Amino acid sequence: MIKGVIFDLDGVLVSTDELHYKAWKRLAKEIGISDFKREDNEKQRGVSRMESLQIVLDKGNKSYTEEEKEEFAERKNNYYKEMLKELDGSAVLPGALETVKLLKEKGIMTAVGSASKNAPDILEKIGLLTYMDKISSGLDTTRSKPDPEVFLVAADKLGLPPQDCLVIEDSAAGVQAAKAAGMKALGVGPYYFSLGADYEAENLAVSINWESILNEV
Ligand code: B16
Ligand code: MG
Repeated sequence: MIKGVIFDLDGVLVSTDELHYKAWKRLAKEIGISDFKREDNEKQRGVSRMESLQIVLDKGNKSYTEEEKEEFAERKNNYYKEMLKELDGSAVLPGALETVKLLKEKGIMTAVGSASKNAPDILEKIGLLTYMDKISSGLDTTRSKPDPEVFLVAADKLGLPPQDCLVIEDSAAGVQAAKAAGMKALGVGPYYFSLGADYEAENLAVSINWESILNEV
């Protein structure tokens, strides 16, 4: 029986893709990479900050020191954080708040499992922080999805064994991470049908048979 649901953040509860894209695009331009496109940004879904930077740098042909890379990542994060100031409840994805409320009414514990180091700040801004029992983010982990670390930390914080947790994800790496953690996964978002998840829904606003998902053993 499922006792806890762990939500991925970007692409499940909120969409910050466009803000990440604009911030990376600005950095790319500054360092002489003019062809960083939206499809490159798609590859950054659920990927850590430093791995996302590498996707940008792979578009160019220069090599950089670790120090320079750290500076690039920090500069991008500052641009991103500047844009996050405008973020509010209107950025919550359709059905997300209703789903969190419904699960809490059913006595299910809730957590966030996100690669983002900005996760607590984003949750606060969109008004979802108070609905989450625990947060596991890039601040708690060193390994990126598909490594299960972020979800295992979330289950541990909830005080639940992995098999009692369900993960909701929008990325293939995230679904793999859930499986590696020994958890079931519900895939959502534009690629929900191709993530390899145990359950699939286009988004959290469509009708989902929670009774059967939560009670399946
Ligand atoms: P930050 P998720 C991920 O969030 C984003 O999808 C990904 O694009 C980003 O690079 C990553 O967080 C790290 O974010 O730079 O804010 O630490 O999908 O795991 O919630
Ligand atoms: Mg995601």
